[in-house]
Amino acid sequence: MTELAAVKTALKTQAVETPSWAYGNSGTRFKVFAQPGVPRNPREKLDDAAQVHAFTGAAPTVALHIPWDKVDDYGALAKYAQERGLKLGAINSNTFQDDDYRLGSICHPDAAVRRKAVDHLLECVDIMDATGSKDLKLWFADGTNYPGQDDIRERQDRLAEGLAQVYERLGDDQRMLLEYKFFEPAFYMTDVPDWGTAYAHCLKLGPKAQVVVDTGHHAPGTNIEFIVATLLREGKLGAFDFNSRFYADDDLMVGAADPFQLFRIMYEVIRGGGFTPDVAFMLDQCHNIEAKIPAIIRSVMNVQEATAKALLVDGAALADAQRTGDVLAANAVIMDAYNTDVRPLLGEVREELGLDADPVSAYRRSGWAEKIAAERVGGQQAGWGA
Ligand code: AOS
Ligand code: ZN
Ligand code: ZN
Repeated sequence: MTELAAVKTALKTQAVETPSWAYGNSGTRFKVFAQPGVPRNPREKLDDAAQVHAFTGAAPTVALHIPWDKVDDYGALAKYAQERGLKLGAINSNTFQDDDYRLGSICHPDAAVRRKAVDHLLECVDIMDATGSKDLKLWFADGTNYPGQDDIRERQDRLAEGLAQVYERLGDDQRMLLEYKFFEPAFYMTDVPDWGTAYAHCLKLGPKAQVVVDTGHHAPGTNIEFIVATLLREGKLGAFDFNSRFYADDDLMVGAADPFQLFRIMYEVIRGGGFTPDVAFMLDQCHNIEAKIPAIIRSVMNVQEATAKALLVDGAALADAQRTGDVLAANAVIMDAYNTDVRPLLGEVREELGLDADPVSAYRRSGWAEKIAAERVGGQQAGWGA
């Protein structure tokens, strides 16, 4: 098989999971700008997600968020998704919006609040059983705003105790994906602030506990691809929450702020053997001012472009240059791949899949945006930040 044929074959296997909350209205603490046609319930979110998959051919699963996507019958919702060529993906817990969680959830000093948080996580595993989801995604907003507010060590003990109870509940083919974030909404200390803390807890819990790397969750200048390479080497990279940032956890379209960083991340994924279904490529984004569905389509395309470039790295030439210490030749191998325009290649891949070479233009011509704006009047669901 030629190199390009192998690259095309690999690209046809790639799947990017879209988040239900990206389809809903969202904003910052300053304002949520409602958009016409936005979904009013989880089924309409799946209708929109089906459009992303129909035009990209690379977004077959949708992450749910509980309670934002709470329904009476999760089995029926899974069937609804299946009828649209989709599968329900990761179940995202929410221990950050109840008033009880003001001082934390699973790390809270009050055992009754910790119990409530763990019960919510166990409910999410029940939902996984109903939807057939394999992944429970855990992001804790837990932390403190002032030195002395609570004891750092005791909060780690509470976290470990709560996670162990949930880990015990997981089925043989289910995973717990623990996400870290260096700040926000806590401003002095976050209980899972970095990859090391997430890794340490996952190591203690066992093989079904893995780390989520959210690309917006690092201090500026962090070498994220180093974290990716290290977690892969330790067998503890479970998923990405892909997005883009200029300053903090901006949740912008992945690849829009720093496509070179996304390429370097994808290179380390491929180099480390992580280009497999064991590493979930999820989006975790909010489209506060731009049209949501085309923004999600563009995000999927950005992940595909970074992946295509990373697949084009000449591994043999790179290894030679590295072995001989030829710095400029080694860097040139990386830059040659990054500077390759892979849009024609991806256009061919899409056409070979029976899709339009340009998913965004094809979506714009489809009339879906006009259709949902006319039909979905009133009752729009609040999403992230609303
Ligand atoms: C919050 O900043 C985190 O990125 C979460 O991963 C994400 O927003 C959450 O999973 C949605 O509930
Ligand atoms: Zn995230
Ligand atoms: Zn985030």
